[in-house]
Amino acid sequence: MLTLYHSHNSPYVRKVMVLIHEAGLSDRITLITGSGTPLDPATAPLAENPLGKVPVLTRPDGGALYDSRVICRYLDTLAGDSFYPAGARLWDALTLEATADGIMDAALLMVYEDRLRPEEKRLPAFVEGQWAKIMRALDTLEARWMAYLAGPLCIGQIGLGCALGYLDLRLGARNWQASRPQLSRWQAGFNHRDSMTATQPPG
Ligand SMILES: N[C@@H](CCC(=O)N[C@@H](CS)C(=O)NCC(=O)O)C(=O)O
Repeated sequence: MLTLYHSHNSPYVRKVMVLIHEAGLSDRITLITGSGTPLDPATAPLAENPLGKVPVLTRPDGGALYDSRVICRYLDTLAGDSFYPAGARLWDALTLEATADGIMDAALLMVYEDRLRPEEKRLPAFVEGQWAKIMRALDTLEARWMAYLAGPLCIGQIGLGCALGYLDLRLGARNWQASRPQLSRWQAGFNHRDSMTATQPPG
């Protein structure tokens, strides 16, 4: 049995969970709750991941795996290599996954700045710099990636669906959808997948 250290609101964990659902691997994985922050690792599995982050996957016949990119790639090998396309499309899939992860990274830094730093020490320009990264990434997706997003499901769309879900969860008031009608429509459709409804963050 594989064990996944899990946190309900983490977009990186959700990415792994969506892949697990899509790949039909749920029966092979036990979930353990564990999470922390840079200020307090709390229940994060430090022995398995010295970086103190989740997700982490432990295997009976090998070491622990992290981060979400490594875990997803590993799980894909168990599922028959379905979510990383062959040929030239692979590089697009990995770039889309990196873009989605970058959106999550920037959004998480904004959340940490708000939650972990005392108000008088916060740096609004840092927060807005992170938001600018997200805006540029979403504009690029809207302008150049819609044809790819309409294609076969791969790790790129899975990551993006989770990244956009995290924006809605934590930064919804900023309304990223306003000037991105195609991406908004894509997200609305993607959110109907069983894997997405089953992994909806409680908030
Ligand atoms: N690149 C990592 C990022 C994982 C990550 O940052 N997870 C957050 C939860 S959303 C975490 O555990 N943060 C704790 C910390 O930064 O100390 C991945 O893709 O798995």
